[in-house]
Parts: sequence; C-alpha cells; structure tokens
Amino acid sequence: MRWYGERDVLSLEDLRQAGISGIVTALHHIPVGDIWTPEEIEKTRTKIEDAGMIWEVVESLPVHENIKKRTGNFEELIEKYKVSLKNLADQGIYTITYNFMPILDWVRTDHRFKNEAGAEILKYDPVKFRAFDLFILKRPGAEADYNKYQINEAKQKFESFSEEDIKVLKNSVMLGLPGSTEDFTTEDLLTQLEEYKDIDEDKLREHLVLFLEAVTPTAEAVGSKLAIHPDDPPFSVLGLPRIVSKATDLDFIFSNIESTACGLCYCTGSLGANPANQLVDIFEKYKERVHFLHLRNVRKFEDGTFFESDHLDGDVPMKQVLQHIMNYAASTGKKIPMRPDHGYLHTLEKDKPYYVGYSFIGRLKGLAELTGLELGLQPS
Ligand code: DNO
Ligand code: MN
Repeated sequence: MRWYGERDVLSLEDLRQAGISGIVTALHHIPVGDIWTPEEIEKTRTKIEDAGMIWEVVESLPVHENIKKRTGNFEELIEKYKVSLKNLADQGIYTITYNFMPILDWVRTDHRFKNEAGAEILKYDPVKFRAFDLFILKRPGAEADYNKYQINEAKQKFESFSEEDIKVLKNSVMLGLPGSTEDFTTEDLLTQLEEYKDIDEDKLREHLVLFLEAVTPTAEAVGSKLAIHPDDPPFSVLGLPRIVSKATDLDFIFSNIESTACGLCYCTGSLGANPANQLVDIFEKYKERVHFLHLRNVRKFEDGTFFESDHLDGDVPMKQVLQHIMNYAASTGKKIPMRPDHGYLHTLEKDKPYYVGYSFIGRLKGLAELTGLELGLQPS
C-alpha cells in the first residue's frame, strides 16, 4: 500500500491493521534531484519497520526535468540518481518506480466527479481538457493540435463555465505538476512548456534511453529493479511528447536496454485508458520486466472520456490480468509487489485531508477486493 508519510490520512498503524506488510513510499520532503542520503532513507525505513512492515517499493524516485530535457546540470543529476539507487539498495530497498512524463505527471479534468453511488472519482474529459488548453491556459500553437470541430466544441464548453468551474478545472489539471500548489499559475506552466518546444517524441526517447544506459549498470550492480510508470493518460497532453503509452513504446525502450533490471511498473489503469492497449498481451510480452503492479480499473467512452471505476468493475479485465500474473508467479516463483492504485473518496471521509486519488475507504476497499480475487484464483 502506498503511504504518503506523516501527511497521509492513513497512519502506519492503520495500514498494519488492514493486513498490509509492504509499504510503497518516497522521501517526499527531498527536493527532486537531491541525493537520498543513507540517514534520510534510514529514518523512513525504521519508522516502517517499527510499525511491523517493510519498505518494499520506492514510488517515486523522481527524474529531474533537466534529465528529461538534457539541459543544465543533467549529468550531475544522473550521478546523484545513481547514488540514491545505491543508498537505497544498501538498506535493502530494491524496487524503484519512476516516470518519464514531461512536466505533468498524471492528468485529470475532474477530481470530484460523482459516480452513481455518490462517491467522488477521478475523471478525464477531453473536451474540458481542450477548453483548458485553448481558452484558459491559452497555449501558443494549441489550435494546430486540434481540428475545427474540436475547437468549437471546446469553445462552447468554455463559454458554459462559471468562474468556479474554471478554477476547479485549472486546479485539477495543474495538480499533476510535481510540487505544485494552489498558487501555481498558468504562466508558470507556459514557461515550462516553452522549454520543451524543441523536444519531440524522438528526442525524448533518445533522452530516456541515454538516462537508462547511464543508470541501469548501477541498478544491476546493486541489485535494484527500475520500474517505469506508464504515461497517465497514455497520450500526448498540451503538445508534450509522451513515450511510455503503448506496447510499441515499451518495445522501443526494452529493445534498447537489454538488462531486465530496467523494467516496468505495470499500471493497468494508465495503460488501460488507451483502447489500443491489450493489457494481457502487454503483461505476457514483458512479464520478466514487470517489477511492480498497479492494479486499478477505468471505464472509457468513445469520445475519449474515461473515469476511474471500481477495482474489479471496468474495462480492465482484472480477473484475466490477475490470472496471468498468478500463473507467471507460480511457474517462476517470482513475487511481484502489487498495490491497489487509487480509490474513490467516500462521503464518510469528506472532512479528512487526503491526497487526490488516494482516499481512505476507497484504497482499503480496492485492496480487499483484489486480495479476495487473488485468493479465489488458482494458478492454471
Ligand atoms: C498517480 C501515480 C503516479 C505515479 C508516478 C510514478 O496516482 O500513479 O503519480 O506515482 O507517475 O512515477
Ligand atoms: Mn499507476
């Protein structure tokens, strides 16, 4: 289970009581790019161990923007990344999640969309997103990314917005900016976008491979496993290149880096938001490289809208997916750490501070359902 540190609504004691043995966390207080020192790693590790669990997975050891752009001090940042990997391995922490999404991590347009049951869920609405891009952010050159129909539709949507709608949409989209706060402005975002103007998909791919070529030997040497998280959503947003969205993207990465120390965080919700992604096929093809599992579900619609649904109820064939995972685990003896990704916010927890997407009841419900499914399935 993911634990956001002291600021998480769930304490380590809560998690222990829910039957959890392995914790997924990060040193959230350390600025992106700085070395994770043995002392800081130890503090968090012992806290978790004192509560009767282990720190099993790092999510995330973030990759600095300068590494993605190969600008400024990127070489020094790569060296520091290697030191952090080694420091983590020295304390028995080997599974390292990261992503290579420029500027924005995950993106949604609604953080509090009410489902039929009244729970608040995360949703991505492409028309709203275009309205944000064209009329709120006013990204230069955005029109070129859309057709006339899409622009008109987005305009009408924008014209129907209240001040409050605009504020909510802006906050929802920009929350995916690591370290962003409510006062992060659209100007800040535009400045960052400008720095990517010469980086297309091919360039970003080249940068990813160069980064992996540099860090994989260290990972191999210290025994750690790198798990790249797919793009969420799995397509380009705001004209930014996204290169970990579909099967062919994985083919490219893994054919360039032979070592299986370089692997995947198999996130069914992220990959599952792209109708072209056949989740079982992706797992089968890259199972040797799957070092971490994020299990969650999505429901998607023809216009490109998707929302996060119950863990066992959506377009992700969770039962088949888990069956394949279990067969693989049974035949190899390999254990892959899993966490229930995300969860709904339920009315009962309205007043508690929480991380968007990481509600209290929703996460525990997801965990319980997935563990039940696992127990009910036999390797075949
Ligand atoms: C969102 C998460 C992502 C993920 C990072 C991994 O809920 O799945 O923020 O942690 O992309 O690097
Ligand atoms: Mn995920």
